[in-house]
Amino acid sequence: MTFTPRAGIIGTGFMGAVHFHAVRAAGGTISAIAGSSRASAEAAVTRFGALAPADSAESLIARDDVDVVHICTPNATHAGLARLAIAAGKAVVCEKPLATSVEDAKELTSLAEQANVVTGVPFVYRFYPAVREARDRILNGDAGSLWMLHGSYLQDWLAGATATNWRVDSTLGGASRAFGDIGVHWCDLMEFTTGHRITRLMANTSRAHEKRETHGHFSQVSTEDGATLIFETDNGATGSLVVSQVSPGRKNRLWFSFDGTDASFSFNQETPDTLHIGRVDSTSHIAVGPQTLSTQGGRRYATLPAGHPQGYQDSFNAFISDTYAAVRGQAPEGLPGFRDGLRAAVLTEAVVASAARQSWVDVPTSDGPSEFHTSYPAAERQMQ
Ligand code: SOE
Repeated sequence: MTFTPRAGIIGTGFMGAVHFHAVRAAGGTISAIAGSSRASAEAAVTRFGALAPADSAESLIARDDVDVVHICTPNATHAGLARLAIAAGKAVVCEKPLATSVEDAKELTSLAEQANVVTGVPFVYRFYPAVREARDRILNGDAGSLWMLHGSYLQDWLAGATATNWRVDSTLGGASRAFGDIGVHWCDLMEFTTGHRITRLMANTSRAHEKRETHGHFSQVSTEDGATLIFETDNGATGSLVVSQVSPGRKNRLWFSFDGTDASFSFNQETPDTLHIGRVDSTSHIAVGPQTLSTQGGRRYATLPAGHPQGYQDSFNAFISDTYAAVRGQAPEGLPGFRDGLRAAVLTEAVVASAARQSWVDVPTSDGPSEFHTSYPAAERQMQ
């Protein structure tokens, strides 16, 4: 009889619902749900069909019928809850960002590795079949020498000055909002798909709205609505990224083009059932399906015939299914865990540091120090 991990979900908002559906799709059961109150947990049990409401996150983590703790709460609470779950010997799926500082992300990564617990951080765009196909082909050399890695991640859910969310408040969401929330997805996807690692970057952050309305009055905002980056990688490529949560009409438009000397590979998360491959003498738009993809990675995640688009929840389901396979002792390729959450924290801190200093910043490896040094001495920078 195959062991089926039992989930406990902390958080009853949008992401809590996404995790719930993904656990069910993976054949898992949800033993308990915890919310901001007992009442919200009870409402979630009714809404989702979980087995029981928990009185608190802490009591959920302690339950004997919970093998995997899913943390779907505001960012500033992630580290404390993850520490408790690791100490209880539970597998942990923690919403990104893993933590709001490199120090906390480093500590959680080493605690989880010492405790030998399975971890997951939902960089779920890795699980689109088109992305896995592009990755396998790129790593097979089909692009030639990758030299230009560029793209954007645009949303509009915070376009209005009256739109707000706990992420806007740096004490709840962390110092960086747009990059820390969605820019990290793009960077994770770029490094995962190409095998390149960002070694230094220059970032600028900005706001469309200096003030946003919260509780009936407008107040100054400290987190960014958007970020623009240029970067260099360890394999000699250069790149650029535009991140915005105030781009009207763009709902969840993560887009990349990874350009090599022989071919470019392009993907748009809003039309994820097509992979674009460009060559000088031809351009192909592959309709994603097990019959049309040619690589092991692509076919593994293409579960529906071409013309039956798989979407965001399907990718999330695949991420949870692979995480639960890891809990059962398997080792699925490309599963994003706490070390990838640490990488995201390092990149986020580099973006914040670079924007503050208006200078290039070296990006250390995932275990890198929390203090960054600029690449140019101050005098040289003034000539820029
Ligand atoms: C909001 O920006 C959000 O839900 C992110 O937090 C998710 O990580 C992203 O996948 C979709 O947009």
